[in-house]
Amino acid sequence: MLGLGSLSSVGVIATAKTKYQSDQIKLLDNPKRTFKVFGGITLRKHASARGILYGAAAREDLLVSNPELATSYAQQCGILVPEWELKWNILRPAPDKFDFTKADWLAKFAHTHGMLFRGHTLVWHEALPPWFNSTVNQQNAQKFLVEHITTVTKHYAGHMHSWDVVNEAIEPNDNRADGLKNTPWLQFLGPDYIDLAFRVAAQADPKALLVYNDYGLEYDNPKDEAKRTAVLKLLERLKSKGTPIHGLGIQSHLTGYETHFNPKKLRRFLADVASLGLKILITELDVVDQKLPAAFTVRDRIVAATYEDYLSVVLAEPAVIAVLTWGLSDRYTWHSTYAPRSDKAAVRPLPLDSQLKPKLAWNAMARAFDKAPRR
Ligand code: 9MR
Repeated sequence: MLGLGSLSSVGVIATAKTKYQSDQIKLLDNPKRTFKVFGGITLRKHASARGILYGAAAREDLLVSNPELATSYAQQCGILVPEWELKWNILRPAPDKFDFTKADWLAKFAHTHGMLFRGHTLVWHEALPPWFNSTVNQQNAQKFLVEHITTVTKHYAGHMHSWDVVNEAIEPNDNRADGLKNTPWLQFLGPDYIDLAFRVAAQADPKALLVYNDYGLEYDNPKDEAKRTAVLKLLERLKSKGTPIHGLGIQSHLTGYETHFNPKKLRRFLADVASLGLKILITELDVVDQKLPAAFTVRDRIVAATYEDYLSVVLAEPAVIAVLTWGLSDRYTWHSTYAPRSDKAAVRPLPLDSQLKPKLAWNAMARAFDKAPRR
């Protein structure tokens, strides 16, 4: 049971926490900062004027049921990536069955609106179908992997801008010398499953840019530092054995409340990746708005500053060819369930608000594109 003494110490801790949070907001927020934009009314145009691609993740069910959301995608995006529809759990209702209906709908939507299409993702340890665990084992894993990659990449061969061939395969906390995450693919096939996946994809679709995609690479803390080091080592190993890998996808799920952003370290990492002859794509950009004040003015300004500061650094590296946000409008975002606010206010992590109106984050992105060196 709590005595009065401990109640008051809870109060002291709570007050200290609130004070810390408001000091942090003062550090993050500059009320004088404006996000003026000149010209162009679509992000697609701001980006393409510099030879950069802008696009977003989309879901078939949302575009079908929200025609006005679909119109916003058609206006703003030069490239589209399915958020769900190319994952194993959607594509493979049964071990011997592929269902491309939803992904094909999105491919057609992209094509109709003159957008490029990118694929996410061929090899991941999440979003696997319910039959996976009871069906895939050490004996048949290679057959399943090769058959999956061949069937799916062939289906879109010649029409896919790029593929996230392998997603999130690094985890320094799993304490392996090679930095690999302990996934079913690693357990069944050993570390060479990554090389195998890229080779099979390259054979089935020689035109697509083949990408390794990961998160947790963006900030200046020991965890991200270890991940950057491990990812770089993986890329070096793959390049040295002639694996057909062409790019790194940096997911870029950013945090508005975070202050440990170090442009110098990030720039060094990007340059190291580029020096391997790889392109870089920002694949899943958005900004968590947890712990930021509820008021839209302050919240949107901090989120926008996070976008502009990050993109200004990243786009200064000429190897960065594309920026995709993980969604387009706050009307739908994975943050509503995965990173909700404690005050239950609706989250605001994306360039358009829930009414599809551009927010300061939109301006921030347009400004970063305008400032970027031409590719
Ligand atoms: O945003 C996606 C969410 O709606 C899905 O439930 C989840 C599982 O399919 O995947 C989310 O997208 C993830 C992406 O595929 C890989 N990087 C992290 C993304 C957010 O979790």
